Amino acid sequence: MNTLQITDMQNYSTLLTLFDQYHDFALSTHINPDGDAIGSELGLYHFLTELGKSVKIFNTDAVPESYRFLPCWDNIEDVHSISTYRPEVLIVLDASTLARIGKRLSKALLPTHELVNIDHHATAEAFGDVNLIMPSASSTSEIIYKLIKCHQGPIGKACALCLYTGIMFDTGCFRHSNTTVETHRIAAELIEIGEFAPDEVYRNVYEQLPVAKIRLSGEVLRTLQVTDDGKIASVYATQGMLRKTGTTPDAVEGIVNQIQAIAGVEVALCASEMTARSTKISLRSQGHVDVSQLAAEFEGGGHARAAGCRIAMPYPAAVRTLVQTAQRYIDQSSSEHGDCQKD
Ligand SMILES: [Mn+2]
Repeated sequence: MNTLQITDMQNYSTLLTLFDQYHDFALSTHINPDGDAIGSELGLYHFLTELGKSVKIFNTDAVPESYRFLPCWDNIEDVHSISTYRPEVLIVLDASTLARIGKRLSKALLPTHELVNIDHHATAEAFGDVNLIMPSASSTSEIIYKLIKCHQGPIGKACALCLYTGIMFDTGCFRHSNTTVETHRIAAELIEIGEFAPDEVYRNVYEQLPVAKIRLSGEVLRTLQVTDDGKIASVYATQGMLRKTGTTPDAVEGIVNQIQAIAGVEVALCASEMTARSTKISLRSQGHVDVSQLAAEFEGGGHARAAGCRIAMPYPAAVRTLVQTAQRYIDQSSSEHGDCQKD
C-alpha cells in the first residue's frame, strides 16, 4: 500500500491555488544552508520552472561545496542581485523564523502578494500569510514532495534528485528517529524517478571532505568531556583550532554526531567559539530529553533530537551552563520515565 498521509489539507490546497494563480516566485532558506534547505529549494525550483513559472532563489550564504552537484545550484543568487526586484510570492523554506533567512535578505526580499512559510521545525513561527508547518515530516523536502503529489506532479528527474538529497540529509541517511516507512517509500520513488545512484549522492554529500576538516575533528575530539553518569558528552572548538587547521566555523558541523554515538550518552553538545563573548552550541539527544526545549531556553531552536543556540558567553562558561542545564533535563526525564525503562 502506498498511501500519502496528508495532515494539513487546507494549507496544501491554499498553496496549490497560489501555484496556479501567480507567475513570479522567489524562494529562500535559512543562513548556513544545509542539505534539506538547498534540496527543498531546488526541488521546488525545478517543479515551478517546469510549470512555466518564473522562479528566482536568493540565499544569504553560498551553497556549500557538497551540494554543488545538484542541478541548477548555480542559479541561486545572493542579496546583492535583488535591487528593485519584487516577486509576487516569496516562499521561505526550512527556516523557523523569517529572520533566519538573514537580516538583510528578510528586509530586501519583499513579495507584492503572498509570503509563504514551509517548514517542519517544531519551534517554527507562523510568520507567513500562508503557513505549512509539519513537525511530523522528516524534512522540508518531504513536504515539497507531498505538495507536488497533491498537485498531481509532475516530479521531474532533477527535482527528484534534489528532494532525495534533502530527505537523506535531514534523516541522517535514514537513521534518525524521523525516518518512517513513508520516508523510505518516498525515497524509493524519488530514486526510481530520478534514475540516480544513491551511493553517489551519499559520496557527494559526505565523502568529499578536505583533509583540514579531519584534522579539526581530531583537535575537537581531544576536548571530550563526559559527565560522571555518562549521559552528557561535550566537546568544544576554539578559534585557535580553526586557525591551526586552516578551517572555517562550518567545518565544526557534524562533529557533535560523533560524540552522540558514545554508548550511554543521552545528550551530546558541541560548542564553537564564535568570538571571545559568543558561543554557538549544537545539541543532539538520544534519550527522552527534547533538546529543542533546552535550546529554546537560550533563544535557540530546532528539533527534539537535534537543536542549537547561540550564547553570549565565552566558550568555557557556555559549555558549563549548557551541561548544567542538560543535567537538569536528564534528571527530570529519568524521574518521569524511570531509569530502568530506557528506549
Ligand atoms: Mn530541515
